[in-house]
Amino acid sequence: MALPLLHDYALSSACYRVRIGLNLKRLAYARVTVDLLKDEHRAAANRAVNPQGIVPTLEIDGHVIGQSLAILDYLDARDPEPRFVPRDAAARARVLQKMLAVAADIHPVNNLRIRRYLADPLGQDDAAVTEWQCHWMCEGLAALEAMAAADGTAFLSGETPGLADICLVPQLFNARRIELDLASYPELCRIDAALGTIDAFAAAHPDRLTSPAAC
Ligand SMILES: N[C@@H](CCC(=O)N[C@@H](CS)C(=O)NCC(=O)O)C(=O)O
Repeated sequence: MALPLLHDYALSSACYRVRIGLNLKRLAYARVTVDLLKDEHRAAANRAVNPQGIVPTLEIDGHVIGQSLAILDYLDARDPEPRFVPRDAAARARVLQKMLAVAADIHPVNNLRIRRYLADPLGQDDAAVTEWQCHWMCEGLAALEAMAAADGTAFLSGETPGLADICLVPQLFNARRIELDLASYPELCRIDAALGTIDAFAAAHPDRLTSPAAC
């Protein structure tokens, strides 16, 4: 049986989520690089697997799946342990609430295509685009910090790492890339540090990728 194939870009946080998920499920996988800086995501080859012209895409079990959260949902349904979301309805809703705070509210407005559009045609300079990113990240992370502090659990998803954690780590990686001061988010930093000691998370870090995708 062929290994799952991830259409991946090392620095993409949506791809980073999928790498963590594959590692947590202990699924070996192959990677093909889609270089966003060379606009390879917009080319016909990537659109053939991902009509949105974005990454990630996972080829697995004869299926071609786009959208990181759809991929993670597939992996969780395919191999239920370790679970990405709890069974209990209330706990599940809380994990999804935190996950969506990142994946639906912080990440989309800071994406490459959004930043490019702010620059051209909207004419914003680099400083303004960075200010945009910092604003939306700070607002979103402050809300997430409040949720984490209120819950006081070992991880963002509860006492074991789950879907909210899978989204948190790449988002904080993004925040550090733009040198955002994370001192106001001590709970998130504590959780992030704990997650960094777990192999499945550590091995998915962009710096750990040894193929040409690491850039
Ligand atoms: N909601 C999508 C977001 C995917 C996405 O936006 N990927 C980014 C990289 S993190 C991308 O391909 N960006 C290309 C662009 O914005 O032009 C998912 O979770 O998979």
